[in-house]
Amino acid sequence: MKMQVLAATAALFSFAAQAQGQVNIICSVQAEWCNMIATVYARTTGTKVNISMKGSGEALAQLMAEKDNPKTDLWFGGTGDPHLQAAEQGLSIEYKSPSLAQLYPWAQQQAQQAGFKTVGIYSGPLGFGYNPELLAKKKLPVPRSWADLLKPEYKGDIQVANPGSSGTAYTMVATLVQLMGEEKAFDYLKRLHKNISQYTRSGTGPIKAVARGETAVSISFVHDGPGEKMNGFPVETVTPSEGTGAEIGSMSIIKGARNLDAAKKFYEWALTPAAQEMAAAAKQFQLPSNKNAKNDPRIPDFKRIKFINYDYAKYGASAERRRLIAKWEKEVNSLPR
Ligand code: S7P
Repeated sequence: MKMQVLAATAALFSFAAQAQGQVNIICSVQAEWCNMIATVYARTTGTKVNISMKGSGEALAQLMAEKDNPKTDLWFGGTGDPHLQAAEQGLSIEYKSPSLAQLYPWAQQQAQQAGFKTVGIYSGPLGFGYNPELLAKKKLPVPRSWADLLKPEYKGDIQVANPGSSGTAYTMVATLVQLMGEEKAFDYLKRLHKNISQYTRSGTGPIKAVARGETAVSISFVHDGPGEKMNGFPVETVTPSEGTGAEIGSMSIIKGARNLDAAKKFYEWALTPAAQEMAAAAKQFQLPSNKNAKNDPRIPDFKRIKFINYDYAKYGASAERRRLIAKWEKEVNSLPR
């Protein structure tokens, strides 16, 4: 009898999935958030959600590779620069959501400058993560500025991602170029290189390494700190005193999407306050783009952070992004440490 009930329930679920179709999503936020949106959306709509998790840089590389035969319907999250590059390269389609007016100006601006081929879904500041226990053990002070990171006492104790594969690390390069001017920024990056123990593939790797005591300091989005702390790890964050940049985490519908209607429905859902509030429930603390979403108190207080006036259009342009990454590879990453 029990088996029959299970079979009937399974049949019902598979009917719902067939009836409501499916949507193939590349998800560039952390696994907890990706899994939560997939589960909740599937349960509430009956749509099958196929999630593939990839950092922003890797997601863009995959979308470029599958351009002529897209397997992805929608790209959820990840830093905004590669979404702008995808828009410019014709990898995403124009879509104007009726909910646009509910979004903060920075999220609407992200959409406008891409011809509505992407939209901002969250924002978060770049800064440093640090392990206070490890710093105390090593008798190292908390780094509070970009300048501090160059001090010889941090040699081998700093991790950041590789800008070639990571949107987070590209945000760092673009931030420094805007803050210091290109020549000084590359001079800075060469000196910083001497203190870096490892360039990771993904932008979220370094703060996890900080949390687990594998490195003392990371260059990371500061909203990735509170989740690690909630999981019981000793990790704090700080933003550099000279000023910093912020990402506009974005979402795009892919050109040639096989499940276009399902992608549009998911897109609309993802812009609702209820869907955006799910980030905090999944221990992710980016600032939601919908003005009506409730803000968790652990979300970084933007008013207390010194921001540069980040030029998203310039630094999201394909040619500029490719140029800066190639320059970093040639002039910085090739140097001995
Ligand atoms: O969810 C955390 C987060 O920091 O990860 C996203 C991004 O995919 C990081 O990708 P990279 O590996 O390419 O750096 C950010 O958009 C997001 O805030």
